[in-house]
Amino acid sequence: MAIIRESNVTYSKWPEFRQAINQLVKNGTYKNLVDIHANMSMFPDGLRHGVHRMHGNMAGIVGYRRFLPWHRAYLIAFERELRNIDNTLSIPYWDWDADGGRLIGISGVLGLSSQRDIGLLAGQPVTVPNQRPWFSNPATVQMMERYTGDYYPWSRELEGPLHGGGHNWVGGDMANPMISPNDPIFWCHHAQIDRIWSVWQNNNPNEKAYLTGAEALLDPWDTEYNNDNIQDISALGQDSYSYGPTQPVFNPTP
Ligand SMILES: [Cu+2]
Repeated sequence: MAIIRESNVTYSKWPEFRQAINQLVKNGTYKNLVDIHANMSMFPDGLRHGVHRMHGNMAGIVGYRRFLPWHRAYLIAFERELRNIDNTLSIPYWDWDADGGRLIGISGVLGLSSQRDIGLLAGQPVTVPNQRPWFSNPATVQMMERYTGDYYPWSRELEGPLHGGGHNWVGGDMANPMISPNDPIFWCHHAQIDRIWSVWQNNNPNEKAYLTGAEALLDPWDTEYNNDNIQDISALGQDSYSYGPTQPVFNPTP
């Protein structure tokens, strides 16, 4: 069955998704997946870069380049576990601007995380110091999708305000790169990032991360995935998937 990743706003399998998360938490699979992300070690400069070098803010240029392909493989690893339990499941993507911060479907799904410290809904003004406003808007997302040009500055931009902004807006474990996947919204957030990448890829068919040698291997799945063969989401065999349409933008009543 073809895998379609739907908007969280229209996803019809939330109860089953929730149950699958519970099961993965109970049998230890969920923790094993989180541990892959948390697999950091100390480098000679005293900083923690992460063994897998999949974030720019920790691993520099290589990290910025690996960010998207590495997380694509990571999402697939998680989606496989979901589908081992129920093969009608897929990862709903967090349709930021249609959701507007309501966390439709996922508000009560915490996985290994104990709490969130979420910011304001879209359209809500900051009234108290340190309140975090909603992080996304349709114009920025559209600009990212339509941008044509080099992969590197574009990916770097995506990793920053939108990706990082979402992590921080959710708060709790999501704001801690060591354990952010404890919170299942991690997968939905990254599926949205991955969806934006796939739209951008259609607009930039000849552009991809310039990675060679070991840098191009997406460990620990490097016997299956590398920077080349993970580019086309429709050509991943059993793991192939596509994205369902985004939904109308949430307009909060003032
Ligand atoms: Cu992330």
